[in-house]
Amino acid sequence: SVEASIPEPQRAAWKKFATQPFSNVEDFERDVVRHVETTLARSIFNCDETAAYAAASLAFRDRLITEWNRTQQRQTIVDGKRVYYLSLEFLMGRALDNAMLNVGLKGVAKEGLSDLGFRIEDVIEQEHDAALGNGGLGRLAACFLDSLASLNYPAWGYGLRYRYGIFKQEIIDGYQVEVPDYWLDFNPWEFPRHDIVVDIQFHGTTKKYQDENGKQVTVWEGGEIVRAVAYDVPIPGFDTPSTNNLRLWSSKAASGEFDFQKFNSGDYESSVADQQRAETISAVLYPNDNLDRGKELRLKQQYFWVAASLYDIVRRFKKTKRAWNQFSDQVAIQLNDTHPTLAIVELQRILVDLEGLEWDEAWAIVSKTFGYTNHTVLPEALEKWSVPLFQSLLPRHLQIIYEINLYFLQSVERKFPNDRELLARISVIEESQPKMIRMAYLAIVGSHKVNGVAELHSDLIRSTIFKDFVKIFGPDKFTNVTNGITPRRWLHQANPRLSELIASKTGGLGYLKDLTVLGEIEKYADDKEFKKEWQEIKYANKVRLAKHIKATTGVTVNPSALFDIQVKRIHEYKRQQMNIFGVIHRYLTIKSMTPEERKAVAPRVSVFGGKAAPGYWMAKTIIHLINSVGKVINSDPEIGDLLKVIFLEDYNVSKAEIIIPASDVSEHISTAGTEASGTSNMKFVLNGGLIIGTCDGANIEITREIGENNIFLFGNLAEDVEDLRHAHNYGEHTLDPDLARVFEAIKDGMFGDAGAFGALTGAIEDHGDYYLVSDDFHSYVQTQALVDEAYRNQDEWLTKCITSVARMGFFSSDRCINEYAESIWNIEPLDTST
Ligand code: T68
Repeated sequence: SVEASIPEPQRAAWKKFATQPFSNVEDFERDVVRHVETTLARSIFNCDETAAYAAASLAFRDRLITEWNRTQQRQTIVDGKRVYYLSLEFLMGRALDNAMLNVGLKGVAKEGLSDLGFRIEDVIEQEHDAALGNGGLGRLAACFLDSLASLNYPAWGYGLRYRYGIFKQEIIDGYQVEVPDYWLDFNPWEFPRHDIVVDIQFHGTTKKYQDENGKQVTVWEGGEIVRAVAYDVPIPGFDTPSTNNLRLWSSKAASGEFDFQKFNSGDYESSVADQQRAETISAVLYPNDNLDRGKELRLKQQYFWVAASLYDIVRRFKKTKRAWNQFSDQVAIQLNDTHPTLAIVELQRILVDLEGLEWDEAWAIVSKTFGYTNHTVLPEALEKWSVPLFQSLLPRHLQIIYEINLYFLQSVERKFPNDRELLARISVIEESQPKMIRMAYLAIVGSHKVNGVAELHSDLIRSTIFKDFVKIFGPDKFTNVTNGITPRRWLHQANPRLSELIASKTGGLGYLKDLTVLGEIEKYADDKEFKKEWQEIKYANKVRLAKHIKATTGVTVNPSALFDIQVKRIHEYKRQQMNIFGVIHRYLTIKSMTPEERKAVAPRVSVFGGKAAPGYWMAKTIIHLINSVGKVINSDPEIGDLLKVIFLEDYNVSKAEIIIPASDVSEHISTAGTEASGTSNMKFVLNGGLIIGTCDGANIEITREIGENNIFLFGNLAEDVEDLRHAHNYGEHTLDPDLARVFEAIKDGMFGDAGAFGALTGAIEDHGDYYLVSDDFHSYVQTQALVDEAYRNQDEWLTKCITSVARMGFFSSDRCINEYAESIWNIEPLDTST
């Protein structure tokens, strides 16, 4: 047991004074007041909401850390296999609300805060989002941490502690402006571990020599050292004592504050500069999603994080005094995209260069340890690093990569003799100028499983970008694990009233631990009373969003109108441009109607939100167009409530929690075959919104689960994309006539200076329409008309919504994590009863 780890003579004293976390209102209040007075050194007589947030968080943190300690002890005692989730992004959002709900003490906190003079909602809102991610990939990692802890898996997350998370977006005159997100001013959710440091080497040279036994050894020496310091973030599970660890590394100069030699020799400025250079590594999150830019500092981040994490993992393994060949029985490492692929090379280096294993013995261990998750097929997003850059930054790793590749190519050559083209296609080294390292290929070669994130996506990687590797390794190495989302945050926390209604019909909150229990509400899909409550909740959520819209944009929207929402990173493949063209089409249609005809129009609010990568000019132009269109339509007196266009600034996790529960329809309209999965599609449906979408990513599985009568699918299929693109490139496509009308309006200057949008229309009219907007436009507009029609019949609409929610059980990240655990990691949950 956990207790037995304390030596008998001291056990009594430790037990007597062990921290007793609060579990009632009085103890909570005592902890809050104590933190205000001592930890925060504030007078209780001028405690504002910020201080109340800080103190409440510290009170919950104390609770979490007690359970965190126990969880870690339990893991050590059980001494079984652990899983390590390596991700450059963890898009956690706010922690306090989540902690309160997961430990089941939000009610206690609400009452306690109220006694102390605060509304819990106001206190929760003081927290700055932890925004260490771009979009879906980072948020997926956060959902996974929640599920891993909730299911009692012995799991760690490893990431980087960026000083600046994803930038804050401001909209000024319709344009996106980026503002730095300095979020660490006060962060009660992290514990600096100044005793857990790892020195990381860069540059330098390699030397080969023979040791006393005549064995060839390679040493890597010289260069630059940067120190990694661990910061731990406790991750509470829902309704379980399990509290896992997210370890984030922060960089600093290895020689302490600054180089004293330089300082003493009078070179003070350069000693400070060294310090700053070291800190730069973990300074900023790269703000690109689905794009690889090949920047040196990014590669430095990757190695810094991977090397520190592996040092930590290997150290923990060595403490168990096991033989190396048991490593993969104790350790599973999951690579979240190719960003941590260097971990494969680093583990091989540790085993061969530092631990003295034979190459083959080491490689057998390495390739049993890793699993690789692919999140994209977009060519511009597949990571490649230039060989000269690698040679300078990580000379020893480059040698190891060449050696891995050599053995790999030799094995393929044996299996498929005389196929030089095959070898060129699959080589980890692309023979370009300069040569490039293909990180996805390296990840495949060094992992025992490769997975895509939705069925269509997994099929596509097997049949297109990784086709040759399926032939080489066989089909079993490639698998699918369809993404999921945590219902704790995305239903219970974001939509408390809906959660309560569901709980009242399914026997409590148990459905949050087994989401298939949602099936039980399907019997109310035609229940008058239930539907009425459902409708009231949706309306209240829309009122809440309408207030947010009013407060942030000044525009008044009618909560009775159909709320049509597209919130996600702005990207041409996600086709926000098609959505806004559709809005313009709707506007032109209404304008051409008689007042009498307008009476039959279904009022709509089109809501957009999302960030564009700062260097992605086309995406920024889309934002500009949306705002320009909104400005015209929202102030057109002929239109009134019939149509409003809103761009919500700075879309992030905490805003998603307000936006998603308020949708009637949301848009997931990527060109077929481009969106690997999508996860907000799942969140919207789980909150009782319907979706309009293409046959892409997880939309397909959502349709399978909820039924095709409950989703608005449109557009061309992935299998047709190639031919359609071909038609564009060979002048065999004519622009859709409705779209042509929209383009004319833009070019006539209806939405301001037409020149500003020339690139957007040009990409479609003149440059091949790579994302097939013109091909899908007609079908899109028609399907939007079906949405209007369906919405008119509120009774049937509600039945669709309730039925859909009832059938969403599959999309819990718990199901997803259980699949990883069983088919990739081979780990079991821990028994928490001891
Ligand atoms: C997303 N990818 C997929 N990438 O686009 C989405 N890329 O379909 C999927 O649901 C989600 O991953 C989870 O699987 C991303 O979000 C990035 O953010 C990213 C970041 C850095 C570099 C490349």
